[in-house]
Amino acid sequence: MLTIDLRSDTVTKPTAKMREAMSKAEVGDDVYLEDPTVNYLEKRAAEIFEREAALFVPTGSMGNLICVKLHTQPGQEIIIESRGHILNYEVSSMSMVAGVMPRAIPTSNGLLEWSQIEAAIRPPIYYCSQTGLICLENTHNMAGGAVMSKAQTYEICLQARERKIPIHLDGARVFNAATVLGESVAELTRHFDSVMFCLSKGLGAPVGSMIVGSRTFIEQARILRKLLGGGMRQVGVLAAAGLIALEEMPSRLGEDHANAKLLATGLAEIDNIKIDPESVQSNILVFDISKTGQNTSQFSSKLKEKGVLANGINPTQMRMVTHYDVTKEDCQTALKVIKGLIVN
Ligand code: TLP
Repeated sequence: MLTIDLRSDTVTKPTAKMREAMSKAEVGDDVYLEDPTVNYLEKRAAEIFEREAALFVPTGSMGNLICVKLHTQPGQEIIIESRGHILNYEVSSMSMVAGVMPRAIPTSNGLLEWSQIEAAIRPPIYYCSQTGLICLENTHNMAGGAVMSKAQTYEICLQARERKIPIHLDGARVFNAATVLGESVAELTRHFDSVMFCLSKGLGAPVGSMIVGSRTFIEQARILRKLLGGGMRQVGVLAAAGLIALEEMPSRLGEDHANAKLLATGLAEIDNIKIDPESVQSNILVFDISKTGQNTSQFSSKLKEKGVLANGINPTQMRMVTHYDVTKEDCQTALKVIKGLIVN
């Protein structure tokens, strides 16, 4: 039975080369800092992002949480776009573990502007919770993979620095953003105090994310990773796949973006589906199906019967994500399936 899995780029399976590297990886106890493959992955991530240091973490969620906790004091607020991953899909860890509150700002396209952030910074009044951190997300997952430009990013980072408010990037898909913009990830993320990026999404590693930042920040992050139960042992087997993800996979992300555009263009031609293909820049598309008379769970179930997997993000909007396990032909087939469902 045909399966085209467009639920997420997290579903990618390790490539043959990754599996081979995993089987041959040199390992040691990473809690003793003795895993040579992890040490090398951390060194390479720091070099690629032009930062002092990097830390391998099991998940993007843990990476974000470590950064949020390190930058803030309990009782503070973090400014974040309303649909941000840290706010909506990380089990409220910012509140449970870091003790901070979100100051959520809604936007039409997922991309915060400095004027909106500035207006949300709390005044220095003793009974007001204070702004402890600004979090951006690039690409922005739930805003259809929207990409924030370098100019907009720099403006926000430099203004934040002037206000002495730290700024963190949830860069789970920052390599996708850099591909769209034709920038290096180092250039695009230069002015953030910390960056988390995922090896396990479009880059295809089975597990793993990284935090990059200053040496002192990463030393503190290592302590917090242990506190959260994320001190791993012979984890070079995973870092070996991560190294291939980091070195070899970014250059192919453009294919995923082209496939997402193809899907979006095809969807826009189907009656009762609403999407602006122009807005699809990276590997994620979000489209509205409210006019089809079905909700997203009904729509997902029907798609699944035909071998196409995709999830709703709310009752009216579906999300599809392209990745290296989905070909151009798969996208064309998925479009035919969707057309069939809408017509019948
Ligand atoms: N995103 C997942 C789901 O949790 C929604 C997905 O399928 O896209 N930041 C961003 C922007 C993310 O999209 C994700 C995962 C994370 C952080 C968390 O990464 P993990 O899953 O490794 O904890």
